[in-house]
Amino acid sequence: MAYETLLVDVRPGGVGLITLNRPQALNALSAQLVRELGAALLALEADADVGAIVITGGTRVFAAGADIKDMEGKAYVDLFLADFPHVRGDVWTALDVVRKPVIAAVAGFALGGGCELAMACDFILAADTAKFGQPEIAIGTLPGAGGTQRLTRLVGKSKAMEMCLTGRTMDAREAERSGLVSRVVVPELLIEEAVSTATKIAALSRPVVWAVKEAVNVAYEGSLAEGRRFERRAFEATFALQDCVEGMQAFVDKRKPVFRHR
Ligand code: CO8
Repeated sequence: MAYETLLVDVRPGGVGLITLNRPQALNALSAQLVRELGAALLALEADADVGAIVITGGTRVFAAGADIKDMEGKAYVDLFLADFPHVRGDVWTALDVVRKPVIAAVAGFALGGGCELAMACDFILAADTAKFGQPEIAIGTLPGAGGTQRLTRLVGKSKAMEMCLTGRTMDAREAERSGLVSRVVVPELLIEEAVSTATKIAALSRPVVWAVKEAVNVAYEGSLAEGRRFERRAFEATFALQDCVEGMQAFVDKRKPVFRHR
């Protein structure tokens, strides 16, 4: 499928690489981009050769938020009837159903909807140029795609409250210290590092990878008791997989495992 606002590439090793491509608007999330990103994610989810996905804006900017020029002039009733920003098949609904791990590779600004997009991915790798923020308050609104909820869970109430109330940005080092990003790398290595991390994941047993993603998301969204119960059942279930038998046998034999389901 041809996209106007994205570049999509399937890399050797089973990695789907999606690059947001509206440099003239700092990759602002226009309605078209949000729809195309949803379609691209679902296409990579359906591609049996792909085991993990990377979303990036390239080495200069991730995304400067929802496209303010798209939203300007819209009335409450327009947004309410459309259930904006959740439109069926768009990136927000796609990220809820994609079972393959999705890594955000962030350089430069990840603001507003851009920060929300990064946080909606499974984890964030950042270049040291990354700047995260929820500046919606400065234009008279608030985050609408999960920003107040995910940021609070990821960095705690105090930082989330300050960021959403003042619109201040957090640089890459503060984001790493606060648990918003998993690692910081130099900008030139960002995409390479994200693709190589995704390649490692894509080489593992797919059903086990999906179970891990599901279990961590239960921890993120639910109670500890519910999460521990879920994890125990998922752990037991892996013993029904040939990949689990192979993984343990390979350890005992002191060789690399050959996973069947990848
Ligand atoms: N929307 C539309 N266009 C944008 C946006 C944006 N969010 N951000 C930048 N642009 C455009 C600018 O208008 C400019 O275009 P032009 O050259 O035609 O004037 C071009 O990108 C370059 O931008 P600047 O000249 O402003 O570049 P600077 O380097 O001077 O500044 C900033 C960079 C600081 C990032 C600045 O552009 C800025 O403040 N942008 C807006 C950031 C913002 O407020 N983001 C939050 C938007 S609201 C939001 O995200 C709500 C989320 C709701 C749910 C998600 C739905 C998808």
